[in-house]
Amino acid sequence: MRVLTLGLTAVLALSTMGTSSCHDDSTSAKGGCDPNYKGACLDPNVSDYDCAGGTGDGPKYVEGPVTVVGTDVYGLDRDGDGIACE
Ligand SMILES: [Ca+2]
Repeated sequence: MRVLTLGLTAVLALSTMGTSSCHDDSTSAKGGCDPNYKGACLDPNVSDYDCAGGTGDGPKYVEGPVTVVGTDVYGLDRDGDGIACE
């Protein structure tokens, strides 16, 4: 029982850490640009971005090339080389 309690405590601690680091990310992105992309300012509150001139349905479009420095949350880097909308 003690092991189970310790395990639960560890899981709780980890999830709390994950939540707080998430908050840190949004704080550092307070300037309004998505920290996952460099070279263009993508609004992290937008539901989806597509490459300007591409076949994406928006609602927002970004002119590339854009460097993916974090997670390619909008799926802009189709070939996965770290450069989106090239
Ligand atoms: Ca690419």
